[in-house]
Amino acid sequence: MSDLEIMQSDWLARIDAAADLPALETERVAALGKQGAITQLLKTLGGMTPDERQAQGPRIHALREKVAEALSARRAVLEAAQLESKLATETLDMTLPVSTGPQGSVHPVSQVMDELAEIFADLGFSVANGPEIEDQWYNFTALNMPESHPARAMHDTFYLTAPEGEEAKVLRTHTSPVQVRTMTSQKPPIRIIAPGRTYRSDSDATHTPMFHQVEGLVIDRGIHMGHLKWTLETFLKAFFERDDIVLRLRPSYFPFTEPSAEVDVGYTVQNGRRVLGGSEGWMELLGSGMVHPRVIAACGLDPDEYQGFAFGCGIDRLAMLKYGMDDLRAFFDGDLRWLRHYGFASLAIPTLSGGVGA
Ligand code: 2NL
Repeated sequence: MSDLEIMQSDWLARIDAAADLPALETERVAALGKQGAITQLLKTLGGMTPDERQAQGPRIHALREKVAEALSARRAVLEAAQLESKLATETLDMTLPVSTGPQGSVHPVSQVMDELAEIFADLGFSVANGPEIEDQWYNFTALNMPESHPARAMHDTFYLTAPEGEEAKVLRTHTSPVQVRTMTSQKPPIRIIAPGRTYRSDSDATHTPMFHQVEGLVIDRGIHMGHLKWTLETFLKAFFERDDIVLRLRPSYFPFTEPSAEVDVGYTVQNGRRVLGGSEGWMELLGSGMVHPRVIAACGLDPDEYQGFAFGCGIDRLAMLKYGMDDLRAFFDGDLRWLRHYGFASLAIPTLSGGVGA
């Protein structure tokens, strides 16, 4: 075998032995790179006599050609192998079971909101929503709480920074502005509940700066407090799934209702726990009253023609009472163990039947 033939079989063996693409690249540089052995060999042609060049030239070029062919053939093989192994490791086994990791569930507040919507739907109410960032007019002024009114200070309001020359907006302190928006945009008869987030700068064991409230509003001709009491009684019996719910209305004061009444619900003590129903004791649950004529007028309706009742209560409190939870702060911790402890199973479907249907 000539030197060139030995060199060729040597290079072809090395190329065949390259185990991966980086190793093959090393061989390519060693053979055909600027300083590569075959490149150097080609350079020797310049120093040969014309006869030598005529004899050696084609042989060296043929060697270079063979080595280049071997390199690209090996490259194709290695690239295909690399793709194969990538496809193999990225395979998804569609027959594997789905993850059984932690799973969430419906939050008691959402559950109660759904129950409220269902119970009141049966009574002819629809659900109204509105913005959480509110104009002071909707949150206060229209509700018979002018700027000078002490109740404005009592609400521990969060005020937002306003652009120069504009009135500051507020985080709504109750859901009443939703009802004001409904009254200013719809004609009576109006029957709505407005559930949602509300905000007050207040934080301790029984208060969180964000809490959930539901308010109800009925506006029509000839509405009186009898309608209010029947509606609340029917709602509470359905919600707590008991027929022996007893209400007690106590005179109270809210700027937006006249007269106003606080609503207590009777309870009995069973195994040391207070259970709603009966009348061994009373707990305060709702605020209510006949919509103040000034509120009706502020919303563009004639108070001599239209009357209404309204009520409000905390949804978090309703949930605590119904599901026996005693720490308000746990509501906003997002702890799945807490949900499971109180029987909120993962993927529980909020039945709307809690009250009415049962
Ligand atoms: C409470 C008391 C109440 C209302 C809310 C209301 C709304 C309009 C007009 C008149 Cl638009 N009243 N809402 C009335 C009485 C009481 O809530 O203790 N909430 C937690």
